[in-house]
Amino acid sequence: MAGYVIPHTVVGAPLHGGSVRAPADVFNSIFEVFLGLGTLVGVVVVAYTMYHALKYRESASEDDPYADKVERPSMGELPTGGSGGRKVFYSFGISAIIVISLIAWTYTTLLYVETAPEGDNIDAMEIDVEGYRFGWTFRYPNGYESSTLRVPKDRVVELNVTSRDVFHNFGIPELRVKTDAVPGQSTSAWFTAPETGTYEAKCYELCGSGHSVMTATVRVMPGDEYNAWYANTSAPNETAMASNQSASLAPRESASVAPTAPAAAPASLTAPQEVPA
Ligand SMILES: [Cu+2]
Repeated sequence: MAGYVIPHTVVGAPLHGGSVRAPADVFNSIFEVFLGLGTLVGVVVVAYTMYHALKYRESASEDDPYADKVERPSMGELPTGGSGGRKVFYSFGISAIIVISLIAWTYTTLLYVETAPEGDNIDAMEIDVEGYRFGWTFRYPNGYESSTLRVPKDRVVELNVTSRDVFHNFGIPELRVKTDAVPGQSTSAWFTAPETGTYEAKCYELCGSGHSVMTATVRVMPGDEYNAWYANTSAPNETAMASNQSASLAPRESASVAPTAPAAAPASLTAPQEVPA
């Protein structure tokens, strides 16, 4: 799926300052379209039903204006006759057109969320996420580890999520990001945060008695503030790292994950250490 490019005409222009449309916006627009269409169809169907129920209601009085004009069905009677398939078309044809269009549009839109955007102008940062009973560890490209996830605003953040023990599921509801954390496997998810602030990450897979407290703080910081903070971080003690970390979480050798301001890059970033297997 690498290199999937969905034109912006399909998924809409970014709603925020960043050059990449946030997955949260994509999910929100899908929700709004479904809510709008569902409401419209609901109003039309209920109004049509109410109108006819009232218009053709049985009247107790003698002066029923429709007495001679309509033949009301009796309870349990099935409709007879037809009008050249018009009703069938209205009932099934229009529904099918709406449903198939929605499926096609939703599928195309979700492809955009599926794979993190790539390109020369996209300065993505990769963070490894490891779940355990009961908490989360975030590991940055320079090896720094923390139980708080700090990310810069308006930048593509790619998460590689795994678990140390049992099945977990990492999610930040406000940023519309959620993915499985499976021991021995790495799943990926991405997001951009268009607003600075503090959010909460939670576990979405019942994993034991501490599941409900398996949360982590997510701080979205202005880009320059983030770079200044990141420049002061470094990998934990090398020996400790080698002894208690799995090889799958070794810092990635990637120049593309360096912070935007080269001056702020710590020396350790330029030469990531491979953890011995
Ligand atoms: Cu969990």
